[in-house]
Amino acid sequence: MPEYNDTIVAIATPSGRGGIGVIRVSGKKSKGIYKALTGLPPKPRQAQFVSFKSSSQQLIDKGIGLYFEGPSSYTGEDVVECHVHGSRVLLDVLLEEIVFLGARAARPGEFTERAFLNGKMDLVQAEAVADLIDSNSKKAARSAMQSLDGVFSNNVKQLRELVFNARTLVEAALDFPDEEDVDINIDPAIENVENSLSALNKLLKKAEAGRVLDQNPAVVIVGSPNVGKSCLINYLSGFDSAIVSSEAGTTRDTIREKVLLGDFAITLVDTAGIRETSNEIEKEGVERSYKALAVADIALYVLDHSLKQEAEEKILTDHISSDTKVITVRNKIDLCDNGDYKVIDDTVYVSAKTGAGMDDLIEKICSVLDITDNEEDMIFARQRHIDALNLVKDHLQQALSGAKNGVGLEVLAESMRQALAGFDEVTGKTTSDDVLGNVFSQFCIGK
Ligand SMILES: Nc1nc2c(ncn2[C@@H]2O[C@H](COP(=O)(O)OP(=O)(O)O)[C@@H](O)[C@H]2O)c(=O)[nH]1
Ligand SMILES: [Mg+2]
Repeated sequence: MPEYNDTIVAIATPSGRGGIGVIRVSGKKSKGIYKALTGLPPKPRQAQFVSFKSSSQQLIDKGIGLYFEGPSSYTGEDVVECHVHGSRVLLDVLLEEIVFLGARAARPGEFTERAFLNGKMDLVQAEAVADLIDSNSKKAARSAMQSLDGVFSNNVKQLRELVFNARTLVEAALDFPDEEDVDINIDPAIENVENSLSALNKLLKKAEAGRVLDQNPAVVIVGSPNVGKSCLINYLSGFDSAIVSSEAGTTRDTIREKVLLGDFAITLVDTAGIRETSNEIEKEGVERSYKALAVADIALYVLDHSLKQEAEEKILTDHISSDTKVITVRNKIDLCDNGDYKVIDDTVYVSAKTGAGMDDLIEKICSVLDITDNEEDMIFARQRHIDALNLVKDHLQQALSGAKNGVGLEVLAESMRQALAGFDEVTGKTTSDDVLGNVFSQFCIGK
């Protein structure tokens, strides 16, 4: 277990006013700091109502003191928590006092980094802590919680186990090449690798599906002026964020709103209506529409159905990237004769005024984004995990084709060794300092 000589401290609750504020301390001096602040010896895992006093015996606040003796703590070290009133000034005073008593201010993510380095959690779980804190929808939070609970890590570990067994079979064959009575049949190893590959493909699919959870995909509303784009963002976001007017060219800035579709979050973007204009400000607005469109995950191309408006080929071909999925939204159906307005391929009929067809639109967006209701089909994965697992896949495929083509056992063993290293990179067993630094620097302070 690594040892740290310094004791760290941070305010763990968000800045601003609150019912309570929590300061967390971790390291060897925690116990002494608790005693100096409260005048009492700490009792492990017992809440004590105490007076927190400065070294000049001035009362800072009364509150709850908690002590977790290492290794049974979040970080694995001795940890103290001071729960006081949620005033920033008060918390700063207490923090200064704790620094005076020998702790130093923690870096972002340093508590979790220590938890990771002390073996309390693996890297996937540490990342899940940050993802849980940052999660912006219930779905993302539940998924991050699953990863924190070890679901993703266990999947990776089980896969690693399979590959490890395959490697052992190959290594065993390598160790006894000349002994006649040892069977060097590597078919079982090949079978293991095949099984690993199919399990890995399943895991990668879940991880790919889960990427939308931390991205808030950009759904950009575009179209000519006056088709009802601003009405649409207001309807979907549930409040009047964009000005709606019968005057064409009202919207000039792109307006972004986080919108929850069920338990899932997207970023919905309203843009200026696209048309030729000599007005400089509107021109800039149209430019911004194109920019937003260029990076959209989904474009909602809004047309005025009451005017029988048709899509402009030029917008679709010149300004929408081939990666962007386009949903045609034919709006203002309330002004049209009754018809059978059903989703036809990628066209949805709606009224941003009455709300007709909005459920179809939401359903369509979810299906285009491939958001499944079945949470078991998603893993809150980061790009880092997906890249590493893809590398594992490459090595396994190499091993498989090598084995089938009769390459030497050494080559086979090497491919498998590299595949194993890929798994270890995901869980953090052998991750470089750069990657670790990058992971933990993204945390907030106090976690
Ligand atoms: N009847 C009807 N009017 C709508 C609908 N959507 C928008 N409008 C009206 O169309 C005009 C332009 O709407 P707006 O949202 O500002 O269009 P934008 O220029 O595309 O942003 C406004 O007068 C809206 O009230 C709709 O579904 N039905
Ligand atoms: Mg508008």
